[in-house]
Amino acid sequence: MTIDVPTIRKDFPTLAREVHDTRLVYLDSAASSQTPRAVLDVMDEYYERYRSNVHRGVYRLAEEATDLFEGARHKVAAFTNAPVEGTIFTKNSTEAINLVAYSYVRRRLGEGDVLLTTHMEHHANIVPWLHAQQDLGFEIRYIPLTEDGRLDMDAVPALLDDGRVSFLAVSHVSNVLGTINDVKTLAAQARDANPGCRVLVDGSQAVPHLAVDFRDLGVDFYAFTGHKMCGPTGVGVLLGRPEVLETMPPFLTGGEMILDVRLDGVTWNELPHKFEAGTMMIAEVGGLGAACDYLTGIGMDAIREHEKQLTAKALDALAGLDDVTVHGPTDVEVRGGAVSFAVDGVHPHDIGAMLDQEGVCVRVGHHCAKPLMRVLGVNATARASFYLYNDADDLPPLVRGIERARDFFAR
Ligand code: 7TS
Repeated sequence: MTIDVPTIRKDFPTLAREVHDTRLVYLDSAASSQTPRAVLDVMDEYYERYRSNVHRGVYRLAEEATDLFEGARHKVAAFTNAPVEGTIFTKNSTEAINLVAYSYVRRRLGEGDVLLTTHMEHHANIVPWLHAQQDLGFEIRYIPLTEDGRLDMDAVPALLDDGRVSFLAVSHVSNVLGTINDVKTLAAQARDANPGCRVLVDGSQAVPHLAVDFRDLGVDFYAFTGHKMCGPTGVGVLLGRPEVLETMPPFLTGGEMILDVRLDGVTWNELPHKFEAGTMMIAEVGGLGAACDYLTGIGMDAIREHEKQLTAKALDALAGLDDVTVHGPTDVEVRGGAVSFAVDGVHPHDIGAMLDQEGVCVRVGHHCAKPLMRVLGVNATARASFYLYNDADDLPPLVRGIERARDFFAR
C-alpha cells in the first residue's frame, strides 16, 4: 500500500496556505503535526451538537458525549494494542510520565535503587527523575550512545549487572536523532537482571509514525501525546499494565476518580478512572480517537514505509551538501523521520530564519534534550522532520534554504 500525498494533503487545511508568498513546506511534525479535517469535524460536532459533561448525565446529550469519550478510549487502545482499562487520558506525554513519577517512582524508589535511562531523552523523560532523585536519593545511570547516535547496547549488561536497576525509562524514538530504540529487548534485559524492574517507554515520537503494539513490547508504561499524531493539543495518553496500575495510588485527586467519599475516608474509582481526576478534555479526547481512525485508514505500515523512503532521500540530499553534517543514524531501517543537522560555521537559528524565507518550517534549538546536546558537543541543531503529508517536493526548498544560509552566513 502506497501513500498518495497530494490526496492526503487535501485533508489538512493548514497545508493549503502560503507563507511569504510561497508554498508552505511544513517540516516540523516532530514538534507538532497538522490536524486533518476529520479530526476537526469530530471536535466541532461535539461543541455544536451535544456538548455536555460525561459519565454523570442521564440525558441524551450527556450519553452522546460519554460515547464519544469512552469510544475514543477503545479506539486508542485498539490502535496501540493496549488494554482499555490501562488506557489513561492525560494532558500530554509530560503529564503521563509525571503520573508514573508521582504514583510509582516516588513511592517505590529510594536510596540503593537505580533508575536507568539514556543520553538521548527529551526533558520530559529526564526532569521528573532528576526531580524525584533530589527528594529520594536514588542513583540515575545513563545508557551512552554510539558515534552514529544509537544506544550503545554493549554497555547495557554492565549497567544492569548489580541487579539494582528497579526502573528503566527510555524513549522509543529520539526526537533529535530519529533513532528507533529496541525497547523490547531492553525491557527484557532489565527484567532478567531484576525481575521487579518496571519499564516506562516514552513513545511520543513513535506512535505517530510506527505501528506500536503495547502488549508485544512487554513494558509496564507507555506514554504518548496527541498533538504529534494528527490529534489536537491538550490530550495525551498513558498506557499501563492494569496489574501494575492497580497497585498504584492516584496522581491527581478530586471528582470523577472516586467510588465513594465519606467524612472519614475515600475509595478510589476503578481503572482507568482512578487516574482521571476532574472534567477531562472531552472534545480533544474525541479528536484523538478520530486521529487514530484517520491514521488507521491510511495504514501505519504504509506511513512508516513512506517516511522511510522520504527520509532516505532527505539524507541523500543533505549528504550531497558541502559543510553539512547529519546527527544520528543514516540507516533508515533504524531511524524515523526526524533529521537533525549542522552547517559548519552557521548558527542553527540563522538556518531556521533563512528556511522560513523559503516557506520551510523547521525547528532549531536544543529540542528539550540538553544532555544530548552536550553529548553531541553542540548548543543547538536544526531539525527537519517528515510525516505522511510530506513528499519529495518538499526537499528542494529545504536544500535551497540550507545552501543560501551556508553561502550567506559562513562564506
Ligand atoms: N518526549 C519526546 C520524545 C518528545 O519528542 C516530546 C515533545 C515530549 C516527550 C513531550 O511531549 P509533550 O506533548 O508532553 O510536550 N517533543 C518536542 C520536540 O521535539 N519539539 O517540540 C516538542
